[in-house]
Amino acid sequence: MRTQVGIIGAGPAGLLLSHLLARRGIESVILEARSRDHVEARIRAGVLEQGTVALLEEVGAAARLHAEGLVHEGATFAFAGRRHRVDFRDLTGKAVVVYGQTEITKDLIALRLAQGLPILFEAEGVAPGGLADGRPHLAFVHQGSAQRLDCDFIAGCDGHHGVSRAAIPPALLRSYERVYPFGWLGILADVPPVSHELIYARHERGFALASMRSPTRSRYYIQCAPDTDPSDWPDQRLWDELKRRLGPEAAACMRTGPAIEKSVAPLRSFVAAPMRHGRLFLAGDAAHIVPPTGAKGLNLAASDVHYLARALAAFYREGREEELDCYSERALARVWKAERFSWWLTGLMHRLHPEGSFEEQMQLAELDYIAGSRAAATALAENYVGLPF
Ligand code: RFL
Ligand code: PHB
Repeated sequence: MRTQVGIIGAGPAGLLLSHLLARRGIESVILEARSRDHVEARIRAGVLEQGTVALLEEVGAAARLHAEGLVHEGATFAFAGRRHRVDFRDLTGKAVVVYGQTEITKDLIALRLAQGLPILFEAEGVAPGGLADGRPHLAFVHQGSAQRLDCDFIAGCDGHHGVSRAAIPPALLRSYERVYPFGWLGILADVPPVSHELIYARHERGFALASMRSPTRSRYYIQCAPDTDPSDWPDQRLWDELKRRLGPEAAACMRTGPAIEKSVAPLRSFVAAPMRHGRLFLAGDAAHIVPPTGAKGLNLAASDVHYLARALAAFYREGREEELDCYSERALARVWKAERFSWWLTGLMHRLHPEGSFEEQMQLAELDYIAGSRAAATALAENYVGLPF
């Protein structure tokens, strides 16, 4: 097989890239390790920046998002028995859209298959090669037979545990990492959300988040020890803990019900640089991870592939390599700011230090500052809704 861009991974980064390239007349083939059902069922992110929505519109995959997505013009920050709403629209003129990553993935896969364009699910042992001699290819096994995809470029969109980043010689890659001493225990349930907007709560017992997927489906998280076993948290124990941390006002109107999904995710910050090795380009979680507090992971995957698609289009249209040469620098400039925001909001909202410590007072003082200062609230809001591409 031969194509122009070989894409590893059918997550949001790989799928969106394939559509952005197709719009520009560039061919690609996606190789995905897992089955379509598995990819479409993974419960992950839920908050989209306007820039991400615009990219989904550009590729013609936003019809259901506009019909079913929930526009959020603000979010509430709860701390020390207080609640403060940050009004994104008023402070920045922008809003975010709550629409599950699972739904985006389904929409992007359905559109690609409807266009008759290739996604090879259950591609085993995908191995990038030819990177040193400038003749990139991907070796893999599909439906029992060994295959080889020759391409001009490889896009590594295979997430944090993929093979792309590992194909770059370690001496040429620098990585930066922060592992947090806690995780998030998440629950998904078919009950109406406790509030029409998200609530981020800082509490002595630990962080809690009230989110949603639709007017009838709620998503909640609590800060937990990283080695927490979800089976130690029967539904009732988790609902009780959420009520404590989100406060009496939320507890009074919180609807509870059986969990559809319950899982623990570790929190980590990670960046690998550069995001390029010869004709291999990394995008999304393959290159960087953010803790979910800022809701940035999926949005960064989208901005990366926006830059990459533009750079590949400049190459194919005009034979210009300059944009490919600055892809890593351009993408990382935005990545680092989202890393900073996610790290900062994580530190502000989680229980990290003993009760009564100096650091706890610093968290509370900063939250009080955000509640009282338009400048401080604007700094939070403009990062949350997404910095410009
Ligand atoms: P993805 O979504 O991980 O997709 C990568 C795809 O590559 C496939 N793959 C391979 N394919 C072929 N050969 C190989 N060797 C392969 N290795 C892997 C995988 O099967 C997969 O289909 O990365 P992408 O596209 O960069 O998208 C990034 C986002 O998914 C990610 O940033 C967010 O979901 C992060 N994230 C969250 N972000 C939020 O903003 N809010 C959240 O609540 C939130 N929850 C989460 C998350 C990420 C999680 N991960 C990665 C474990 C919860 C979890 C559990
Ligand atoms: C979610 O709904 O899954 C979600 C929302 C906001 C976050 C993280 C996760 O910051």
